[in-house]
Amino acid sequence: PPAIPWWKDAVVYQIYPRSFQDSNGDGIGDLRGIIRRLDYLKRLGVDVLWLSPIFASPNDDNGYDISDYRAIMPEFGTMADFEELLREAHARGLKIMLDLVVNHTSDEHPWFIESRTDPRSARRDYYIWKKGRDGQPPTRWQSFFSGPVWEKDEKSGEFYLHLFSRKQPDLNWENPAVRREVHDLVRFWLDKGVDGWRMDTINMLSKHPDYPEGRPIPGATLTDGGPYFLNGPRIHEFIQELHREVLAHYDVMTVGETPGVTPAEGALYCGAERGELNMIFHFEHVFLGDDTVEHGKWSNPPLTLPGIKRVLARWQTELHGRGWNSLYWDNHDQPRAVSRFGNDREYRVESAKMLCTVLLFMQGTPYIYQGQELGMTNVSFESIEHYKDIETLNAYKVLRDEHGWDTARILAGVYARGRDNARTPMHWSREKNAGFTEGTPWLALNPNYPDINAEAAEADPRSVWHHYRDVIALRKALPVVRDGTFTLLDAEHPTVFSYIRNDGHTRLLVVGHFSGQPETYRLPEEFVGGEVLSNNYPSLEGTRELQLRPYQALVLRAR
Ligand code: TEU
Ligand code: CA
Repeated sequence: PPAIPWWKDAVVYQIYPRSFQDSNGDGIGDLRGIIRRLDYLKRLGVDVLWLSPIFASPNDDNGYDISDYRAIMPEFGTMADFEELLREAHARGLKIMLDLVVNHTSDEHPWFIESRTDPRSARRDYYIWKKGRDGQPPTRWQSFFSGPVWEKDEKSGEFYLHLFSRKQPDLNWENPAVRREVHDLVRFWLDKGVDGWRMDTINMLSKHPDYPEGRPIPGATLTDGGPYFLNGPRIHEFIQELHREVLAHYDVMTVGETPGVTPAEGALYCGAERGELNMIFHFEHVFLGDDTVEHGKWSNPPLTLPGIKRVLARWQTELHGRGWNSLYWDNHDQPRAVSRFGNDREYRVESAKMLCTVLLFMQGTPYIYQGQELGMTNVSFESIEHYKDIETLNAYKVLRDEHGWDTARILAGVYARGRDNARTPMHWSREKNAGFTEGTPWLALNPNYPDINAEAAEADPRSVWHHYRDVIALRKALPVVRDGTFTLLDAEHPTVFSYIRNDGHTRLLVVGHFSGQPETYRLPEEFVGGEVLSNNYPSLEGTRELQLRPYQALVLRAR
């Protein structure tokens, strides 16, 4: 049988460098700070470190607006620091995955400066410029960061496209010169020994050539252009070309960030024979219901467990044998999972552990976001002035000025779903600023760091941290987790998420209880008298029904 690729057995840890560890007292995390924490990550048992963008950037979108793809962001350090980080990681058997942001650049990238300055320049067509009609932009599409996606350039009277902030102009992937530039920069870092790429908004590269008007958005005057920039007509051609020209020549792990894909479309990006990517991130579970309410996530529609189970089960079954899943609850764009899907008050530790167990025994490569292993929670800063994320700040202005939301209503949405929830500095200890910095942190810390921090967690065998370490080790010891089928049980049960993994030799039952109330759960026959693998339940001797404690999770092996 073909060798099993290493990334199917890997566990990835996502670092948001700005908030991970500061080493020079400027209040901003940096590469030398990451070097200091490599042993901590090794002890946790992860294999790959995904670094959110470390390239030169004006930080309009904290590094997702790149002004030089071959230079390290000065606040993060130097190229020598990066090469030392790579060496030190490899010396510990850790791999490094970088974040490729090539749907757009910063407007301060020399390419865009030339493109905007001179309409006749060779670089004009590196970006997407349109005349519009009667002074109006070509479409009324809405940006992900509020407002229109077309920015008028007075000098030429033309508009340029930016799906995100106006300082993030979209690259024109129809232009072969742009595609060659990307091939070259991807090769540059792979030749340095980088082991993987997370590919930002990778399914947005191909836009519909006619730029049709988008579809209506409830409660908004702008439209949703998604059908015309997501999974566009040439997207697979572009990614297959990148694979053929560059990726196929390296032992490299790739994961595509692909919002708005169905499992069937997802298989086209990550099917083994597709010659594209190894796996993708979908967003169906974390954006569930947002498209049914006005102002999307800021209205924070309630989630139901059956809704989440249906989505995750569908991705498990439809990609089995057709592609490969990534498994996540948290990242730098999402609120903290223990606050959103668990209970970050009286059952913070139990529910954080339960979310770990339920996630890590599914099929796919798990992604753990910095602080998730501690059960770090959302934050509620008392005023909008404490927030930094451009998505939040732009939405605040639009919701207040165009939709009359009062501050309390906006802050409720920011507390529940704002991206800064995940970007408050990492909690290392109970010292000042949680040991993150000797200086003034670029973003205020969550005040609960004296109780929730890595030092305390490592010292407490019953901590979330030890649970992650144990579960990572357990999943690696059970080939059925990588290879087995997934069968969801009790799809409509309102508080229990239970599923079976089966590879013909081993059958596992995973049970997660999403409630603060105790619950009796009937065991499927084959698990009566089975073995408890998750060391947190008395033996099953003769038990036919589990007595689940609040937010308890179990892994059982059939007899
Ligand atoms: O996010 C792409 C994306 O789909 C965004 O809509 C994101 O999911 C949303 O902001 C969450 O509310 C990627 C990066 O992960 C994000 O940090 C960047 O801001 C964005 O691309 C632009 O590069
Ligand atoms: Ca620093």
